[in-house]
Amino acid sequence: MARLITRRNFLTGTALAASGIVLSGCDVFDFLGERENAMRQFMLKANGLTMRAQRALLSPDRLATEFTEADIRQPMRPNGVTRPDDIDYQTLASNGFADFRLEVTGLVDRPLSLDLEAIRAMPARTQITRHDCVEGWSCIAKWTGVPLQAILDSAGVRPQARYVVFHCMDTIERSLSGEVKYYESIDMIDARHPQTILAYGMNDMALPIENGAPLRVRVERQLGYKMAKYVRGIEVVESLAGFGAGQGGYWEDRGYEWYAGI
Ligand SMILES: Nc1nc2c(c(=O)[nH]1)N[C@H]1C(S)=C(S)[C@@H](COP(=O)(O)O)O[C@H]1N2
Ligand SMILES: [Mo]
Repeated sequence: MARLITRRNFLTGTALAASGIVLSGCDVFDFLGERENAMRQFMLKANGLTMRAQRALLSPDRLATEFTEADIRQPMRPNGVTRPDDIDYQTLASNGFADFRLEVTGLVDRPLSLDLEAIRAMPARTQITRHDCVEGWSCIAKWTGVPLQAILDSAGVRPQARYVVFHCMDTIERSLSGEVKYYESIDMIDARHPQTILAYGMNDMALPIENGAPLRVRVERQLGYKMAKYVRGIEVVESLAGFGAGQGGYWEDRGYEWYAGI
């Protein structure tokens, strides 16, 4: 089938080449990566509808496709912040994260403060899944971690809870108006989904700093920006107002859709 080379595609390719970004290891997947694609624009506009349609048509427990070891063809490509320059983070990292604590707060009966040993002692789940970044690349990797559901259950989530907010350790933006740390959020359906895990392992190794050590979220039915890296806290809330600009995540506050279902 003939492929139209548009001026925009050509420019994108040129810009990518100039930026030195290597796409060869991770496959460009589909129109979701083409920011001006008409279908993508339509889908983004219809996002509210899409979310309702997805929620109505698909079971809340629908599993994202899982792959085999043979499908892991390249190292997981790091993206976004890949080495937080925050002093607190670097101090923790220099000590192998021995002093790291995951704080679980908000609408819970028992707030928790868990070290990595406690987290690794909980039941684990391993899954080989495809990560789709909104920028248009995908990577298949193997993730090991604790189901978020297990952590929520041990904290005891209160009935009015609607969302889980992930607080991250990396400052992604510095400007005159201040410093912004990455954050994200998901609803309780995704929070309790069996494939939603806090991963501490990747491709049978400890999770590398580039990919979010010591803990990062996997929410397999959504795009990559939902999968917060460098997670230090989980806050169970009724409303997303009051975090950042109130849209539920760092990128959402800058125009991305909150529900990034794929
Ligand atoms: N804390 C934090 N989490 C983050 C980001 C980030 O910059 N900081 N980038 C997001 C984006 S856009 C993507 S595609 C994935 C990249 O994960 P990876 O580095 O393991 O490929 O992390 C997401 N989570
Ligand atoms: Mo991304």
